[in-house]
Amino acid sequence: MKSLQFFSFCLFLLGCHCSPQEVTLYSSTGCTGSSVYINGDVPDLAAVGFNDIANSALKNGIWIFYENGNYNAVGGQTLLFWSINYCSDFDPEERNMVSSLRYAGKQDSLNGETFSLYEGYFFTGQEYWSDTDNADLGDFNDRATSLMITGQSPWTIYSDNGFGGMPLCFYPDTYIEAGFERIDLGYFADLAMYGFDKAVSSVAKGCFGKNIVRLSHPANKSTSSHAGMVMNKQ
Ligand SMILES: [Ca+2]
Ligand SMILES: [Ca+2]
Repeated sequence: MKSLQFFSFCLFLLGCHCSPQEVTLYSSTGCTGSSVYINGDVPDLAAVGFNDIANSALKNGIWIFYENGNYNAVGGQTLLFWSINYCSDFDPEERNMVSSLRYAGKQDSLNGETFSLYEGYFFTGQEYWSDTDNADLGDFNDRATSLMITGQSPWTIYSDNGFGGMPLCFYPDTYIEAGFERIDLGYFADLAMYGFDKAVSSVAKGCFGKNIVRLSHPANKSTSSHAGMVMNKQ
């Protein structure tokens, strides 16, 4: 029975080409030294014995690194990278700095269609995540100040719940490709730029209304399988 289950699992993997979001942090440059493997959100790297230790990282997916714990809830430098199985060193001033990190999108897929709203600018603080229409954001109503979308679908945010009020559509206009893998994303670090500071009340998958944001952000670090942005200290 067990071998049958294993066989089914392999078929599942072959069928979906799923590549999970994961990162291994290393204490030295060039992905050497001691390391810790991470495939989820970590609000406090001290909990895994790696606070202010990372000098390089082998990354797969969209990962956000924070200078301070709890995703820079109290401010600090934020690093956003999207990578396909790529090792890179943190810049010298970013070494021995990372205290928390998390991914954006779906854990088990590099290009799942999702949105994430963040309480703070630059994707900091609490996160509200979904892969479907949300007519009501519950206790996240009117709290978001930044937005990340992953996968190839556009998403529309609304100022009122029930998809009411002012709609604003965002496209994912940034991507990388390597082999069979691809990552699409759109990242909007300050919703106040679009008149949506602490105003988002519902979110729909797709592009609705006349107001559309299409941005192809220039990455300040880029290869065919890796790119990223350094966000300024708040
Ligand atoms: Ca730190
Ligand atoms: Ca609102």
